[in-house]
Amino acid sequence: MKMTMRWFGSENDKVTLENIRQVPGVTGVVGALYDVPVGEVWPEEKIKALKEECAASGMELEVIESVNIHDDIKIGLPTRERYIENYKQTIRNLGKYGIKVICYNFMPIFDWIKTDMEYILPDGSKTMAFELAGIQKSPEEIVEEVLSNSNGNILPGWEPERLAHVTELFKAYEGVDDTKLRENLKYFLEAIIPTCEEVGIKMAIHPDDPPYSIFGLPRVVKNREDLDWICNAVDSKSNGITFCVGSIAEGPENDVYELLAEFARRDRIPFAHVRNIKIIENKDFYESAHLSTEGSLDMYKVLKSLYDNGFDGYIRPDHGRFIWGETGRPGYGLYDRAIGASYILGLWESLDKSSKQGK
Ligand code: CS2
Ligand code: MN
Repeated sequence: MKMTMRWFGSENDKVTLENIRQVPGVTGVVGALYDVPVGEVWPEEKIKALKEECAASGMELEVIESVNIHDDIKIGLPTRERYIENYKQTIRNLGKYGIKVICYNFMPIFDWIKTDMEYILPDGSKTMAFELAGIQKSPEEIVEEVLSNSNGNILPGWEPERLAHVTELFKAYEGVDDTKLRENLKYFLEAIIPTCEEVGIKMAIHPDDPPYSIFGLPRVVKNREDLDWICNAVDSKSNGITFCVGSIAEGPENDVYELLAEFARRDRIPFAHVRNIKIIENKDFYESAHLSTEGSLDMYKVLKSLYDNGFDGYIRPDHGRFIWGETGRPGYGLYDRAIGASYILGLWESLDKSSKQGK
C-alpha cells in the first residue's frame, strides 16, 4: 500500500509539497494538470515538469486525479472520436513519466454535489454536507452556491467556464439515460484500455457522488451491479475502480465492506479514497473526521476489507474538515487530511503486524 495526498499544484494549492512531505508515511502526491482544457492532449513537457517538481521535493507522482472526460464522449456524439484519440495520447504521455493510475469519473455535468460547503460541526470545525432538501434548488442555484463558496480556488470537476452553460448542458444530455450512458462508457473503455495495457497504466473510475440520480441525470457507477458491469465490460486489470469509500457509503443499499472485499479480491482497486461520513438521516450526511468514532463507518473494517483481500494499490485520505483556523479549498486543507493519513497508516500497521504475528 502506498499513502498519498492530493495536491493541486504550486500555482493552485496553498498546501505545499514540503507540507505534504512532512506528513509521516506519505510518499507521494496525487496530481493533475489544471491548465489543459478538458478533451485536449496533456503535453509531455508539462507532465515532465510536474513529475520533476514533485521529485525535487522527494514526492512520487504515480497517480493522476483526474483526466476528465469530455461531455461529447459521455453523450456519445460523433465528435467523441477526436476526444478519445486525444485521451489515448494523454495516456501514452503519462505512461512515459511513470504514471501508474488514472482516476476519472463518468458523471454527467456535475463531478460531485454537496449542498452545504460550510457545515459547522459542534466542535467548531467546518465541513461539507449533502442534504436532500438543498437539492430542491435548481441546478443553476447549486452552481452558484458551490462556486461562490470555493474561496477563489479551482474545485475539482467544477470548471466555471463549462458550468456557465449548465442549462445548455442539460439539453445536450436529453435522451441519454442509464443504458445509453453505459453504452458510451463501454465504447470509451474498449477504445482506451488496450493503450493502457501497452503502457502499464490502470484506469480507475470514481463512483458517482452521490450514488443515485439527481436532477434526473443518468448514473452508472452507483452500486455492486454497476461496478461488476464495468469490470466485465472490458475484462482487464487495466480497467479498475477508484474505491471512494465515502461516495459508495452514501448509497443506503451499499454494503461498503463487502464491496471493498470483493473488488480488492478481484484485483480491481488500484486506488482508494478513504474517508468517513456521518449519516444525519436518510440520505443526508456530512463528511466527518476520518475516525470511526466521528462518523457512521467502521474504518477498521474498511481497511481490514482491503488488507485481508490483498490490496496493494494507492490510498489517499479524502476530504478533510477545516480545523485550527485553516481556510481555502473546501475538503482539501492540510491539517485534517494529515490527521486522516496518520490514522489510516496506524490502522494499517496494526493490521499488518497482527497478521504477521499470527503466522
Ligand atoms: C473528488 C472528486 O474532490 C472530490 O470530490 O472525490 O472530485 C474526484 O476527484 C473525481 O470525481 C474523480 O474524477
Ligand atoms: Mn473520492
